[in-house]
Amino acid sequence: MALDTVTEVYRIRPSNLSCRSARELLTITLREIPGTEAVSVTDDGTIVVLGRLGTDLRDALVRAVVAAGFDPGTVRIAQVEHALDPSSLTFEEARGLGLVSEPKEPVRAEVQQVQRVRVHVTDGYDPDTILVSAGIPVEIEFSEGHGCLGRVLFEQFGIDEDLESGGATVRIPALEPGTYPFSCGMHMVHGTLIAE
Ligand SMILES: [Cu+2]
Repeated sequence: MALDTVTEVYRIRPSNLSCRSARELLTITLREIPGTEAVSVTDDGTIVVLGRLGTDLRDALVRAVVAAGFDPGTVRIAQVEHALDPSSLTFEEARGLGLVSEPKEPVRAEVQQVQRVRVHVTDGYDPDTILVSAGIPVEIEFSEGHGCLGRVLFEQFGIDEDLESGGATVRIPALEPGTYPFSCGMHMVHGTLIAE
């Protein structure tokens, strides 16, 4: 909802606003009224209703307030205002009506370690044995490879990368200590990743 689709602001102050459940029931009823865009209750108990462009909700609002059990003699609905001027809404009202977003907590970026290594692909893998530390993710940058070496497989991780067009970076999650073989697409050329 944007302010340019809403022109009318109504403020309702029924008498016994201390009765929270009656006030909540009333806001539910008010939301059902055709032409109502949004309803909220401010901290001081004022019910704020935003009405759609060109609608006059005053009679419907009075009927709903009376039907909710409030004494009509104590009901006061503020004069229609023009909300196209956003200054007619307080910040609290605008926030309650969903017209401004809640301030968000800043988030600090996580510092993540990664181990990077380059493998040159010629008629084999250079290096063909890669030593990494266990517990830290690994990125292996393979250079372009063709023919037999046009694909590289790390079958334990379900990795099958195409190296034919510019190579590829293989990303492997943090490993348990162990030996992890890799090979070309035909299992003819082999390499070994060792996590220590
Ligand atoms: Cu091959």
